[in-house]
Amino acid sequence: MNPAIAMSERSLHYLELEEKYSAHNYHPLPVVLNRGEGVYVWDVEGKRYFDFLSGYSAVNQGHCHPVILEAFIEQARQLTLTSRAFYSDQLGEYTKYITGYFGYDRVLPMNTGAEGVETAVKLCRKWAYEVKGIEEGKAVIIVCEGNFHGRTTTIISFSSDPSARKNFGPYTPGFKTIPYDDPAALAAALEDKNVAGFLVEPIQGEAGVRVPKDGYLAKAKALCREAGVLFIADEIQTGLARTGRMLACDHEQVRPDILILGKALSGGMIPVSAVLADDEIMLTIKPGEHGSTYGGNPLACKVAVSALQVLKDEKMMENAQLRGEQLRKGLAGLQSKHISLIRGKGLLNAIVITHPDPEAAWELCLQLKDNGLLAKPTHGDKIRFAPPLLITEQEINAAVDIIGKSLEALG
Ligand code: IF1
Repeated sequence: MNPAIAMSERSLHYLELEEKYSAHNYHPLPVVLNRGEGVYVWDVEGKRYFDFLSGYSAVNQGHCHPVILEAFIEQARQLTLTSRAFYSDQLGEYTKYITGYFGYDRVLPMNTGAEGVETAVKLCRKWAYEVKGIEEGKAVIIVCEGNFHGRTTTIISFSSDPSARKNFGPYTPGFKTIPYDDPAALAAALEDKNVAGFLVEPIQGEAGVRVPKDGYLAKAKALCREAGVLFIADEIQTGLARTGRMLACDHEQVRPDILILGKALSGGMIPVSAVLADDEIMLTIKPGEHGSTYGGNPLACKVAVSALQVLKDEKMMENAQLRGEQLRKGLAGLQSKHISLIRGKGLLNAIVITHPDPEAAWELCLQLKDNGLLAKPTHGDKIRFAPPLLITEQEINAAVDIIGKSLEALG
């Protein structure tokens, strides 16, 4: 079935433009959006949808949040970019605010998530040679099977997803892959004295919202501490209230040595990422050794402060926790024969679809779209449900009804 057939001419026009002129590095759901507000987005025909993807957790605060938008507009009128050749009146305020917010000595501001991860890798290596005393060029960073940390050549070098890697080599050395959620494998890998860091997602996003067993993060952190190895948390997707805590690591009272944030740090306005660490690590990077033209720009700084403040002011952690429980309960209550697994924490959730048709998850997403809810399948059989964190009790009920109705249509 060609879903485009069901589209209006207006939608088809935009879809065809992308098909013709954009690189084909994505396979989007056939819906063309032009407006967003809170938990809703609208297509060019004016049809409204629940957004259950939230820009892959970049819009935790909801689309076009009025407070963040105000900060954005105000700063955009004033000053947007200085480069780091000069000081600005925003960067200092932002660095004070975010380090206080998360309890670290210092922050290094970047833009995309992948740049944040690259920064953490470079920091970890520099610390390994200049503080830990590993022989230059020998540092190893342990990573997990099924990871997703971004798309740069170094990051895809340690991906276990063939489609992320194939024909993009040669690959960056210095990474060792171990199974996720396996403390024994970590303990064994840590016996290598050249290990400098352990890079981990507290919940694996791309792997279909893989939640590790309770205690895994605390155990992993303790093993790293004993071995004198940096525990590096990629909280780009799991952080900023998404899982019902400010950080997913907070569920186990784990404080990462290096913390990477991105996505919702700007509430979906512009790319803003950040790497946080204490002096011993952060001060190994000296002037001229790392940076980015846009990193720490005044617009990003102003927007990030606002995006972080909104999370606290509107109690989004608490809401994510409560509405997440309600959502998983609601999905279980549907008792659909097509759902074989419901998993997640807070409002980072996924279902696994079982159906004789291997395209069933994609078909279900098309049904969901027709019924007014947007979600995207991953790895063929999993669908992520991650709405903005200000979703209400009534809205969760309405969404569960839509999901139930769409599952029935699967037959
Ligand atoms: C795409 C997934 C989500 C991330 C973690 C770093 C990055 C990401 C834990 C890089 C980015 C994205 C990017 C998006 C799809 C997506 C994704 F399905 F691939 F896994 F969110 F679930 N660390 N995640 O999740 O951040 O450089 O993109 O800002 O289209 O590739 P980025």
